[in-house]
Amino acid sequence: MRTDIGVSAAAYNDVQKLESVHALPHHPKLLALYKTLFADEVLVHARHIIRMISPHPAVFPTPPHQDFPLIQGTQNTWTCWFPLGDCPRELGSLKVLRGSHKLGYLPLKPAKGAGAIAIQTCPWEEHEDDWIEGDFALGDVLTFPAFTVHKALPSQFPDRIRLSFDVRYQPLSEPVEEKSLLPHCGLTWEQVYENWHSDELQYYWRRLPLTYSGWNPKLLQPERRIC
Ligand SMILES: O=C(O)CCC(=O)C(=O)O
Ligand SMILES: [Fe+2]
Repeated sequence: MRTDIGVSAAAYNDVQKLESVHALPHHPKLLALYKTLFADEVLVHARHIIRMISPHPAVFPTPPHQDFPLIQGTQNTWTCWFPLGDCPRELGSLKVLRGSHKLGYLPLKPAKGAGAIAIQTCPWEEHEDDWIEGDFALGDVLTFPAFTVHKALPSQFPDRIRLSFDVRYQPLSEPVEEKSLLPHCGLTWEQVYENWHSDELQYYWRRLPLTYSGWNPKLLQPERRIC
């Protein structure tokens, strides 16, 4: 069981090999959204995370975190989170901390749940409680920039799986960190592509004029308590 994705590695790899999983993030409506937002051509990160969050006791709701230390590259990378199917908040949808995109990088502490990091917050910090949450219907997406603090609600259902995607988009002219172009599983791209019918989306980023930024491990290091 991989607690960050909710199922076994074997089940996860099967899902990662689906052509439809890798085609959906290139939907014209999503590309048009980010093209408008960035006023630039769009780079879709190739690394999509598919969550199959089960009510298994070893699976913890995703703790409050910023994506920037986990993804790096340009600070103008946006996350697009969407459930596959209706996802009322009782099924453990994602919520965001109002205004947190303006806070910049926040110090971390280790945590249980996806990403294994949480931001440190102090009890007297006013913004800590101002969360925005909602019920998602099929087709809804939640999108936010790299410093937005977000976390998952706990699932209230003992027998349902919350199925969702985390996809990332950035302006094409800004640097990308190379892991964003690797599969999010133990497979190589060759293995992911094994049963695909079309090669149109295979290695699509290799045909793009990309610039790269390095990985800074310090961004993921927990800091001593700030309060
Ligand atoms: O779906 C989750 O529980 C976590 C999603 C997330 O952190 C993200 O999309 O960046
Ligand atoms: Fe995240």
